[in-house]
Amino acid sequence: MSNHLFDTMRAAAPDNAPFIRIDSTRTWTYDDAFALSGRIASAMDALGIRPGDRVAVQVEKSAEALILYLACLRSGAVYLPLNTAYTLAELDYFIGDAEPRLVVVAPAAREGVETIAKRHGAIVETLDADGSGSLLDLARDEPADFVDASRSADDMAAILYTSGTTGRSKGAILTHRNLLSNALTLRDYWRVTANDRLIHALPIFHTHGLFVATNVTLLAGASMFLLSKFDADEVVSVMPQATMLMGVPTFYVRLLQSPRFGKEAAASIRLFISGSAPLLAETHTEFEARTGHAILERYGMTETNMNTSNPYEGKRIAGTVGFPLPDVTVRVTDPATGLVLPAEQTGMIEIKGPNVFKGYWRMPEKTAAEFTADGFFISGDLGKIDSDGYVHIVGRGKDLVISGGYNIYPKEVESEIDQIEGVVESAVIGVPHPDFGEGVTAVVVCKPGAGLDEKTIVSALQDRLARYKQPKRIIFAEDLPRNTMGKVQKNILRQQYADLYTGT
Ligand code: MLC
Ligand code: AMP
Repeated sequence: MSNHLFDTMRAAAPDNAPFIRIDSTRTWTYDDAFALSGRIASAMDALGIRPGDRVAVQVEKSAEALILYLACLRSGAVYLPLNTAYTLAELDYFIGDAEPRLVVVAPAAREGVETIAKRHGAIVETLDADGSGSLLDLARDEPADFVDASRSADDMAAILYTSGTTGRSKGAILTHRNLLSNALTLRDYWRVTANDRLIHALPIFHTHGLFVATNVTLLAGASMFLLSKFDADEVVSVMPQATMLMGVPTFYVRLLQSPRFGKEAAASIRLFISGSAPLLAETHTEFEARTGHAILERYGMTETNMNTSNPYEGKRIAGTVGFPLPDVTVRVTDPATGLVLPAEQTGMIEIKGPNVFKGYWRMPEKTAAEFTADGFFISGDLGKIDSDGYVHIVGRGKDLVISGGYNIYPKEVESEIDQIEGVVESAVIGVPHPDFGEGVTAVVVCKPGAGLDEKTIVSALQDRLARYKQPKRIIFAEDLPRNTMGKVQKNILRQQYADLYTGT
């Protein structure tokens, strides 16, 4: 029996080596982590979790939470991580759609989630940020030796929800092959070895913190400083003991604001990596001037894992996302005709390779619509490949805002705003924000005398949308600009409010 992804992780783990460093007194070795993952897998088996069952997890970041991911791989369950910011209303949709057998949440959330879970036939266990909770209570007396479920390359390993430009979120199915092939490629491309110590300050419910940071660490037999969240001071403090940092652009913007951060703090670091959102060329330049390090920018998606990366040894060019990774084919096509475009011409970025997901959970039509006849995934990103082979992302063909590395689909926010009594219509846009890259902004048209203000709108959204999706500012307008087809011209609104947060 073999377990495609976990067998390789186990084989890569050095004996008696550190895996997760919590602080100077607490470290989880690979042996510790594997033993606990065996116990949790045994406990899940006793709960009736079988290969292919979904396990939805909405918990704070902790070593135990990462180990639960390993337990799911070992038991053949499909790991389904959920953003801790999601409200109960949002959770209801995910649980209803994915039909997990087990939902793991913080003890404080149990009561609320249990009502939803029961309705969808799921059981609920808990896991707190300090590692306590009913799941670990169950695991404590279980054997650490667990016979791993047999999983082939094509079996599902995880489902990650990604919002849709139309309608509700879609669950992207990632197989064992998708995750293993991409993490091995990145490990080799970025020269990650057992000597590396990664600063892990990203959330663990998205591709970046879960698959890129964690799987690469595991497959290199390296270790990581597991920080509960990004805090510039804490990152600067731990930096002298580390060799790598992976982050979204906001991490680098905030590090540059810290007077404690500079060449000296970064002396032991061999690689700074950025992704999930565009890194401004000026951040790249300022960072290099301050530290002597050229940030390595790469490009990925939930559906595809990582697609391109600036080189480890060659020139890392600001404003580009580098070359297609080995095994990954990237092409640019004319969105109107689908024909492949030559170098330097801008069009739709399309991707093919072992990294590309299997499809959307129970949405065959949506899956089919996002692939070309010859099997390329249509990314929705607009870009070009220059004559030196570097990929540039120049815009988005999809109506999407990326704020601090989180995706927000305007349609979802607009439908919530439009339901508020007194609102006629709304348009949600992203405009430059000095900290988050883009700031979610709503332009709202109200009925005369509706008596709505910024506060009433935000409070109406409170229980409906995760905090990061809520507009940072709401602007009231008489009407929305439309083209002759009646479509709202968001480009005009983006221009009009371009200086809203930057004040330039
Ligand atoms: C938090 N807030 C955000 C936000 N994060 N608002 C907009 N955008 C965000 N990203 C809210 C908070 O709830 C808070 O609300 C207020 O904004 C200020 O919070 P903060 O304390 O400044 O935020 P912080 O907790 O420091 O978080 C910011 C952050 C975090 C950038 C560190 O968002 C983060 O870790 N982002 C990483 C996202 C990520 O991992 N993306 C990868 C996706 S995978 P208030 O008003 O209540 O105080 C992917 C594929 C790929 O894209 O290529 O990698
Ligand atoms: P997600 O659906 O959260 O996985 O977000 C994927 C999207 O993030 C991509 O389609 C891009 O639009 C964007 N993205 C990821 N990395 C980069 C990058 N380095 N530069 C620009 N955009 C990026």
